[in-house]
Amino acid sequence: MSAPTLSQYLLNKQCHHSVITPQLEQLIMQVSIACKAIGITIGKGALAGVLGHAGSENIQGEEQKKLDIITNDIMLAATSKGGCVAGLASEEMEDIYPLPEGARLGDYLMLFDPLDGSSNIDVNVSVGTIFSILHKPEGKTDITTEDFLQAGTKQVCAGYVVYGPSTLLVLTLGHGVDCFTLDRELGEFILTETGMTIPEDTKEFAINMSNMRFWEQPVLRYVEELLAGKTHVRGKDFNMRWVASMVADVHRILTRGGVFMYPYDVKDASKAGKLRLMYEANPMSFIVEQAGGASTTGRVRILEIQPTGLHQRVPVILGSKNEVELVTGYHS
Ligand code: AHM
Ligand code: MG
Repeated sequence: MSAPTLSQYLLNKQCHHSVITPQLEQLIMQVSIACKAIGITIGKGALAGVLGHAGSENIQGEEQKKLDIITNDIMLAATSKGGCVAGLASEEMEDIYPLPEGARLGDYLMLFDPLDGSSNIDVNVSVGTIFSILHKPEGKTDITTEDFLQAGTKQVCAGYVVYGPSTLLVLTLGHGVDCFTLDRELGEFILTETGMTIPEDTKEFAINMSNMRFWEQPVLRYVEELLAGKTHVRGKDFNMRWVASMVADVHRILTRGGVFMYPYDVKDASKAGKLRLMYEANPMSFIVEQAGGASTTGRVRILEIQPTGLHQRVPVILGSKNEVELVTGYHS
């Protein structure tokens, strides 16, 4: 075996980048083990009786799937007692998660979406896990929600796992983006791509068109120009893809370019967008920027937003730089 395993890769990185402490390395390994367990659980599907609704709602009033709860528990079990985190927060929990009695306080805070795109689970389409790792404020022992409300630029690590035809882990530690493929026989994530780069230009976009009548003028104008294609101002035809699993849509963009939008809309005035800043938009924006792409709300760079709540929603426009800049420009 010539390509390094995740653990070999992290050890090697520790030698070259002081940002990777032994605790951070351990935490990433704990997350990767949780994701292997999540992949196995998802893979059993109906055989394990895990499909369908749990009969409960999360804090955002969204119906929880059984697997939303199961995968959240897997991630908590893998990371809360490992001595690397001082606190955890998730899409599936209203408040931050208190560490179990006796657990050693680590140096990091982690936010995650254990099963992103879970509406796709019952139809057997790719889903994912997203995570964002921050430093615990120096000297702090009594962790509160406010400690988590750090701008995305403060992330020390972000990643996602996509459970598709193969299981992939995509990771950034602030020095580019690398991709690992799960070798199912070995049970190890193996480095399969380094320095992932998003092409600056693209002929592909991703948006849920059914929300069109609720969009603001700048996004409407942009998408209308894409649809008009070759004969209009853009002078080229565009293709459209929408998996409705952010992890799968972002992974496609990391692989072959594209622009992903879940923009501001007026469908529900109480929500500034659909996607959540802390465990969806921020980690994905960190990854996309590290791969040479861009990410904004249409008005501001996502990574610079000062968060106001754990479950805060933001509009998201990310991917190929020139397209993100064009549509962001239409907002000004
Ligand atoms: P979830 O975290 O509850 O699964 O919701 C987030 C998902 C994203 O993965 C995806 O981009 C979006 O919701 C799809 O939304 P829609 O069903 O409106 O197209
Ligand atoms: Mg999600």
